[in-house]
Amino acid sequence: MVQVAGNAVDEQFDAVIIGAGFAGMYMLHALREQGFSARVFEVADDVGGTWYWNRYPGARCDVDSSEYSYSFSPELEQEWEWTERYAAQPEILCYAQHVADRFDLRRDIRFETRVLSADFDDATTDWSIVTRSNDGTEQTSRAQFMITAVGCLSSTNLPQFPGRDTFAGSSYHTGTWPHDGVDFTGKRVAMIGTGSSAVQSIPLIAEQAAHLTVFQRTATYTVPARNRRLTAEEIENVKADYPALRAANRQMSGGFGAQYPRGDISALEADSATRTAEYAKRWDIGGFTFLGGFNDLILNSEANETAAEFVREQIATTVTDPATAALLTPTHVIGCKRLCFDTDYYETFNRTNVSLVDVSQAPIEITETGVRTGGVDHEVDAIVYATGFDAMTGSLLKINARGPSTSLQDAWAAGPRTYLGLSVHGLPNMFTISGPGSPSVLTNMITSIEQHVEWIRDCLVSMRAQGLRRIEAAEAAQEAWVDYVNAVADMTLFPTCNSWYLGANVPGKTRVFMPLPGFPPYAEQSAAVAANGYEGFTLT
Ligand code: N01
Repeated sequence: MVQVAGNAVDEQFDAVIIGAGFAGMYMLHALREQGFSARVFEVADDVGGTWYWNRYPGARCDVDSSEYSYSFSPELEQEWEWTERYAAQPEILCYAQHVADRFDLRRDIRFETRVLSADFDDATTDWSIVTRSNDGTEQTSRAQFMITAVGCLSSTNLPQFPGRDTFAGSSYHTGTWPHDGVDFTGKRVAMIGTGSSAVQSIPLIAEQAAHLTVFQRTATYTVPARNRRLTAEEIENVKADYPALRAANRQMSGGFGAQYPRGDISALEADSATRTAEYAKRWDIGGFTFLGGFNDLILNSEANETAAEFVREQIATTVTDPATAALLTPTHVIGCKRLCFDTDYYETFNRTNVSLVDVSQAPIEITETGVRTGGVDHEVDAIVYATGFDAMTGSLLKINARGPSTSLQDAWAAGPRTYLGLSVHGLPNMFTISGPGSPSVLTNMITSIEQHVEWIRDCLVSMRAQGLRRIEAAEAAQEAWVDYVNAVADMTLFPTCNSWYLGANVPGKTRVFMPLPGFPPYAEQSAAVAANGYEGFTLT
């Protein structure tokens, strides 16, 4: 035990990192390489973050596997071999475990340990972080820096449906799926939600269950994923020039896939036949590239409507029952809610053991025997909540971080406010990897994570070299950044629908568009801030 400033503390570090997903693991590695001491706290019993928790049937990434991987180690790039175009959850988890072993990360990670609170002490310029392990042990650690790597989609959203606790059957949330899987054979299953998690799991659960009833509040746009095994030649080609692929990735505004060329004209400049051919080509390629054919699909509603209409036509020709097809047909802007990618999603609604129930006008009630909506009882043996997450802020607020004059809860009472998505005025020496106000969820997450980790690492190295102990975002810089994020978001169609990007999926959550569209300009701006002596921060 170490004694610090009269407080009994169990351990003292340069930095405490919260979370052992892709962000936390790389942050730990990057700090250790620079000679900093660091400790990671992680609630789960292993690394992997989102890929540890989301084990529902069909869970897989929807960024090409060769792009959804770390770029910081050429040796790692060469030795790891992805098997499919889109890696499935077990393979990604295996990759995370491999990284943890390869770089000997586990020795500095405390698993099964939750952060209960974190207080910044201005006298010592240290964070005092209280944790509780699963065995009940409470511990206080002190660290000059606290770095959150809690993930953007890690705090599950389980709506307070009336009667939820009375259900006598089994209930699951896609985001906390049982590790030994679930056998739905012969079961009547209810699926609530039709976002990405539902879109991936519905076709597989339908194959197994006696009957699957899907409760839909908003119809979703989904594009075929076209997942397949990678050929030896594809793997060889990627490995032959990983640096070029990574460089191309960093030039992408979103996670469209650097391997698929992007169109640079407006959808409205092309004639109707050319446009349809472009959409059809990208529909056949599959994945995010569907929205990459023209340069204004998320900027101009008329252009957007041409892409939306293409998908609506696919639904009409795929789904045989016209009433079901109509119900599955979205009307909102395509891409303003996160686009989904599927294997046989719309086709699944042609199965005789699958039914679709519209809950847009009639809220859900849970009974002892199933789901009641619109005065109809649907009796089921199991309920799957695919109801998403309290995105971007949920897990951060659970840390109970308190600065000298404000808490994160108070600072964000009217929605998240950050400088660069990395730092919050009033909470010195705290960095938020892929925090609100940074591109994060609108990009390939690993590209964003690496950029943030390297920025934070360089900042700590620079502070150490100058003998600086404290860094805090200036209020004016933060206000200007919040205005900038809003202005950029308002130039796009993103704020036009009720998405989790806006916090609209969680009742009572303040509506603020949380991520910043456009990765390359962001990377340039944050690099310029560092180059200008951490402009907008107060350093002492
Ligand atoms: O969650 P979601 P998700 N009553 O929020 C519905 C990433 N991800 O877990 O649209 C009735 O998208 C809600 O309805 P509505 C990806 O970024 C990635 O599916 O709000 N329904 C919606 O249909 C993704 O976007 C991958 O009207 C209610 C659904 O539940 C993000 O995670 C895979 C309701 C929630 O959809 C979240 O995806 C999976 C209520 N009270 C996830 N509350 C890949 O990489 C919510 N809903 C492939």
